[in-house]
Amino acid sequence: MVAIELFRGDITQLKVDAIVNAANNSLLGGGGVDGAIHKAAGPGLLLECKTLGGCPTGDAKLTSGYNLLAKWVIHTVGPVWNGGLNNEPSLLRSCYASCLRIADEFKIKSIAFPNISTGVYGFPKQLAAEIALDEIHACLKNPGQIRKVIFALFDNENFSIYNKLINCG
Ligand code: AR6
Repeated sequence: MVAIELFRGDITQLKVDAIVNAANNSLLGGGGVDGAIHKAAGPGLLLECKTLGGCPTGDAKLTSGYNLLAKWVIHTVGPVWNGGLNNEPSLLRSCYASCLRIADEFKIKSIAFPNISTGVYGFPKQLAAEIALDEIHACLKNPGQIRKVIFALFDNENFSIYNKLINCG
């Protein structure tokens, strides 16, 4: 049985096996949750990211967590919202699936996700939440090692959307 939980606040404060970073294709840092994760992890994270050669949209790559409470960071690159007819939904879906695939490979038992693409990248929050929950439920039909999935909800709008989707069906 896999627990799905909501956490309201900063993902860098979570003590889980892995937190997910909503990064960009360079994997060399940025603003939003990416900036917060690099700041909390310390400079070792950027040094490791520089060795990875970037990451395609929809894919994910793993690093250590350095000074974070989390042992690992899984960096994924969400799509930039560009009207919705440019494969944005399936690329977002692929972010969640790629992260869970890596989690399984590294025997990660607990993982926390931010609301990928819903900040600077402009993905509509309601649709992004529906896709995230649907894909996580689909992947967890074969859960492997995962025991807990946490959604870290930083802004009020995402918190209220997830709360409704999870608690009201
Ligand atoms: N903990 C959890 N969630 C957070 C935090 C935090 N500390 N800070 C922000 N969020 P964004 P994107 C939420 O813009 O849209 C970066 O510059 C925020 O409220 O961080 O995927 C990258 O380098 C929002 O709901 O990521 C890329 O260039 C969600 O995290 C670009 O932004 C995602 O917002 C990626 O854009």
